[in-house]
Order: sequence, then structure tokens, then C-alpha cells
Amino acid sequence: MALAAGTLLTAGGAPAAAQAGDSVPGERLAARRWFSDAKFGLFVHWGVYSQLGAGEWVMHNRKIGVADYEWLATTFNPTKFDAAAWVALAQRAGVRYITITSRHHDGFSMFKTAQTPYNIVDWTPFRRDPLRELADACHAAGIKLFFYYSQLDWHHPDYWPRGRTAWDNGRPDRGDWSHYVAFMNSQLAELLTRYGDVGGIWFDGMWDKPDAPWQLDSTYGLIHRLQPAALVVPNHHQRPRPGEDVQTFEQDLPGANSAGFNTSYVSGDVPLETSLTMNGSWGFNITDKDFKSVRTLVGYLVRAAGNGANLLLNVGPRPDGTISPEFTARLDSLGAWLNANGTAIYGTRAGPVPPRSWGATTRRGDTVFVHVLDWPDPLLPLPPLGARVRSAYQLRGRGAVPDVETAAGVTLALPPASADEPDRVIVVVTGGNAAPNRRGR
Ligand code: JFZ
Repeated sequence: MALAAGTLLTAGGAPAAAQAGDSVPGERLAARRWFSDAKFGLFVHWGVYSQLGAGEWVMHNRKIGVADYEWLATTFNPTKFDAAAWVALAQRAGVRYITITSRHHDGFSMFKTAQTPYNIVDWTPFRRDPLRELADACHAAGIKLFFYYSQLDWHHPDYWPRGRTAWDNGRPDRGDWSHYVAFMNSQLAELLTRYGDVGGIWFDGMWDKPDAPWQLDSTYGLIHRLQPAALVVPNHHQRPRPGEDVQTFEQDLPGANSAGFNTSYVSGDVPLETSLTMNGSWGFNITDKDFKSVRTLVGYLVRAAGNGANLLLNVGPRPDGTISPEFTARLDSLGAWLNANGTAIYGTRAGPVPPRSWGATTRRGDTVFVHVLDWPDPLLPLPPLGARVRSAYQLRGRGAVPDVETAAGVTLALPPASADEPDRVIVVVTGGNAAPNRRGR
């Protein structure tokens, strides 16, 4: 049946049922499918705050006044910044997209903007636009670039009335909120018209003034008009709203709410993402050496995928533009693991068995990937997989994995665990599409 031009399609390609207030054009549905296939992204928190080596909230935490922070910004000069080197690292790591802070809560723009001289090109001796250089390198490498954009602003005088994180930092006790919203929309228009194809905008900071008139419809409409395939990724820790394309969970697997500030609600309609620090800091923190092991990071990547979610893993580059060896070593190790096991991650969806203490499952069509992260027994009992098992084998080495299947499920005889393998991946070929788990998409 020929579909009328402009028919809205579901993620599976069928005509989309009308969703109240949120009809999604086919090109954005395709972008959502791409996002769900991508599975692994690199988060980059980098800005003037990196100079103090105490994380990206240092302006707030140390109550630095606007005038003093503006002086600090005049000294920012990341002369060793090399976009090609960052992208090469991202490629080695196996990430499919990069999300970088274009403007964090400190209000300093890490890109050339006509809306304010308070930007890296006009305000600092660096004079270059690192986002321009990174966009060019990403496009050349086939890596999508997303821009983190903070709605919260500790610098702009029109961010008034102040929000939850306000302190007396020298701004006037007045301002025009509509001017601030127009300022944000003008900057977003610059990011969406001057840097080529943009994967999307990763919003953050609405939580500072949750009841403010953010005029999201006009902002989201602007984004989708300028780049129809650009995704809106809001870090508001709430249920997705019309116009939003991804539900992202900060420092959490979907629904876990272990961080205490995410919603436990998990959308069944939009792609999912977990954002995660490698240590305990988003921005460069010179004393934070509490880095997660590669085994733990592989576990997060696997458990995110088992929830049908991406992992957006963070680095906080140093003020000179280099990335610390603790970050680069882990990214290289993750890339090596993905070189050997990536087929069980990329392009998959949540498997028929929701994540368990022992691990998780992912699926692609008739194939179920059983990720055994932590299981001491030689036998692993699984519930029914939604289709009969035709064969089972180890992803690495292709060695057969004996299985016994009954109406109660299938038991796998596992290969022995090894210290250097964080995830024993068992490929289970079934006789028909493996039914998704409660959140399969
Ligand atoms: C936010 C930012 O504040 C942070 O700097 C980083 O960019 C992260 C990815 O996103 O983190 C938050 C935001 C709000 C809360 C906690 C962490 N909150 O409301 O508890």
C-alpha cells in the first residue's frame, strides 16, 4: 500500500499512530533508530573550569564571582588541543558519537558566537573555535557530534529570577527572562547552522528552575526545523515530553535511580541512554583518581545494552587540551573489547531476559547474546527465550555451548571464566524472533 507523502512512521516503519502532541517525522525516527544502534558515545566536559582542576561546578562550589571568573576565562589557552587526536581516540574506543559541552552552567561559550563576546574565540588568547575543529574531524571520521547545552547559566544577567543554585556572584538583581530564552535560541541556531550535520542537542540545567517558562516547544521546534534529523536529548531527569527524542539517565541504568535524582519511569517509545563518569567527576578534577576498572566499564556498557540503552561515557580533558592517561587507557581497552565482542552490542536491542545480577541479554533478530558478567556456577539457567534454541556457542572461539531446553527455559553449560575476560558472551541462535523483554524496542 503506497503511503501518502509525509506519512508519519513508527520506529519499525509502520504508519505511526498519532501520539498526543508529538508527531515524529520519518527522518527523525530514522535518527532515533541510528541512535539505538550506535550503543556507545563519548561525553566530553571541557571548559574554563578545567583550569582549576576541581570539576565543572567549581564556580558555584567555591562561590567565584562573575568578575573573577571572567578574568579566569581570559587565561584559558588550550594550546595542545588536537581535534584529530580526540577523534582518533574516539575511533579506537569504538564510540559512534561524541557529545561535547558547548556551554556549561558557567555560561562560557566554547564556540564562536555572535550573541556574546564571552566565548573562546573572542575572550581568550586561544582565538580558535574547538567545536568547529572537532565537527570537521568528526564528519571526516563518520562520528556523529552532539552538543551539550546548559539551560542553567550562572553568568548571564537575564537568567532572572535565579534558580536553586543561585548565590550572590555580582549579577544585578533584575533581568529579562524572555531575552535569555532568545539568547539561548540564537546560540542553538548558530550551533545548528554553522557546524554541519549535528547529531542532536543534549540539554541540561532545567532542573535549576523546573517551573520556569522555558518555552520548550519553540526551542525544540527551532531545532527540528533547522536540522530535522537532530535529536533532542534532555537531562531533566523526568518523563520524556513532546519534541524530545531520547530519555537519558545520569549516572544510572534506566529506571535504577541509584543516583537518587533520576526518574524511575522508563519510556518504551524513545531510545534510552545512560551517561556515566569514569571517575567521580564530569569536568577535569586533578585529585579525583577514583577511576572505574575496565571490567566495571564493560559491565556498564553491557547492562546498558541489556536495558536497550546506550552508554555515554565521559572524559574531562585537561586545560591544555590533552586527555589524561587514565581516560585514554580505559578507552583503548574498551575499544579492544568491542573489536572482539562488538557484534553482541552494536545494532542490538534489549534481549528476552532483563538484566540480572549475573549479566544481561541483547538480541538481533533470531540471535540472542547472553552476556555472563558474574556467575560462578558452571550452569546458567535462563527463562524461556521466546523461541526454541537451535544452537549455542561462545562468541570468542566459536566453541559449542551445551544447552538443555525444557518448557521452563534453557540451561547453558558455560565455558570457564577467565581473569582477562569481563564478559563471557554466549551466542544463542533461536528458531524465530526472540521476544523482547519488558522494555524491548
Ligand atoms: C548535570 C550537571 O550539573 C553536571 O555538571 C554534568 O554536566 C551532568 C552530566 O549533568 O548533573 C546534575 C544535574 C542535576 C542534578 C544532579 C546532577 N540534580 O538535580 O540532583
